[in-house]
Amino acid sequence: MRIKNIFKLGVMGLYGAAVGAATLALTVAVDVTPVAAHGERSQEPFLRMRTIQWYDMRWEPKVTKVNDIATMTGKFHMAEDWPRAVGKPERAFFNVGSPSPVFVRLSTKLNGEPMFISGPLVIGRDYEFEVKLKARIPGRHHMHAMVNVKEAGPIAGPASWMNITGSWDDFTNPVKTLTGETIDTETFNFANGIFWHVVWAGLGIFWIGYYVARPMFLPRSRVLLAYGDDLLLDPMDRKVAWGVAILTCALVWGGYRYTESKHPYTIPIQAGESKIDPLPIEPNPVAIKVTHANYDVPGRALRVTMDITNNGDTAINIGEFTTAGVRFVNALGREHLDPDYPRELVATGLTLDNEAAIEPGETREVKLEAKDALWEVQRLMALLGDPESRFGGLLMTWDEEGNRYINSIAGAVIPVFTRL
Ligand SMILES: [Cu+2]
Repeated sequence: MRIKNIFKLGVMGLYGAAVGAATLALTVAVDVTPVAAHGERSQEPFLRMRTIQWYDMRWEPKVTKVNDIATMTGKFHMAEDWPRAVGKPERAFFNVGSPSPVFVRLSTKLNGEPMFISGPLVIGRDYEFEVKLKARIPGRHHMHAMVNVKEAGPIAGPASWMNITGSWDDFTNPVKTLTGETIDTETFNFANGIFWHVVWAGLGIFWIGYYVARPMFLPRSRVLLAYGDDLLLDPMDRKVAWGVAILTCALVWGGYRYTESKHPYTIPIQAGESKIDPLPIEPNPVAIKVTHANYDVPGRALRVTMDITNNGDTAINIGEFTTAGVRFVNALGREHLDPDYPRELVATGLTLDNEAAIEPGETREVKLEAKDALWEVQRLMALLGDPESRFGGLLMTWDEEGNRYINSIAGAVIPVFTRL
C-alpha cells in the first residue's frame, strides 16, 4: 500500500516535471524578444528624483572584450528633501544594477575608500564612487549605478549601454589566496557546491516525501485533531527520524572537519559596517529658495519659480537641471555636457525667463522651464498621482571663471492642464 503510494506520487512528480519542461520549451520557442531595459522607469518618481541625485556619471569604455576591465564612476548627492515614505539611508550599500552578473565587480570605492559592506550615508552630503568591472558575459547590457538602502530597497541611477564582445568560455577570474595558492573563482569548487546542494536538497525532499506519503498533511492533521497522535505514530517513523537526525549532525560535523583539514586557514565573511566620510562641503555662493512649481501636462514641461541669490564675487549663469539621471541643458549646460553621456537621457529644453547672468549680491526671481517628452518617456510625471507630489533635482550654475556650483532643489508641484 505504502509502496504504491510512493509510486503514485513519483508518477505525479514526473507529470509535473514534464509540464514544467513543456512550459520552458514553449517560452524559449515563442518568447524570443529580448527586453530593452529592466524596469527602472517603473520606480516611483519620488525615489528617483528626491533620494540619490546622480551627476558626473561615466561608463568607460563602452565596449570591452571578455576579461577586460571597465569602470563606472560618478558622484551623487543625498537629497535634503528625502521623502518621508522612504527609509533613511542609515544602512546603505553601493551596488551595480545589471541584467545578471554580466560583469564581475572587482572593487567598489566610495570617496577613495573600499566599500564592500554596507554603512550609513549622510543626507545632504555628496559621495564619489568608482566601480571596477571585469567583462564576463558577451552582449549589450544596460548598466546602472545603484544604492541599496535598508527599508527603501534598490535605488537605481542612470544607466548606459555597455557592450561585451568575445566568448564567455574564455572568462577567467583568478585570485591569489592568502596561502599563496591561485584559484579561478569562476570554477573553483563548483562540483563541491553542486554536491552540497544535492545532499541537503535530497535529505530535505526525502524527509518531506516520507511524511507526505504517510498520509498527506490534511488527513493527518484531521486525525491528529480528532484522535491525538497515537494513531499516527508508527515505530518506523521514530527510527527514520532518529536516522535523519543522526545523519544531519554527522554531515554537519563531518563537513566541518573535512573543510578544516583541507583548508586550515579560513577567515569568515566580513560583516560590520563601513564608515565612510562624505566629501567635504565645497563653498557655494549660490542660495536658492523654490517658491512655486507646476507641471504643464499637455506641454510636458516643469516650471519652477525660485529666488536665487548670488553671494559670490562673480556673476553666475544657470546651465543644467538634472533629475533622475535626465539632464535638461541650455546652451551653457551643453558646453559642459559630457559627450559620452547616454543621449536618451539628455533634454535640451531648458529655458529661463531672463538669460542675463545673476550679478554678485543680486537676488532674482528666476522662472525656469524644463520641457521635454522625457518627462513622459521616463514616466517621471507619475509623481502627480502620488500623495506627496514633489519634484527634486540638482540645479547647476557656473560662474565666469568656469567654476560649477550645485544646489539640490525641491518643491511641491501643481499640475496644470491648460497654459496659464
Ligand atoms: Cu536599465
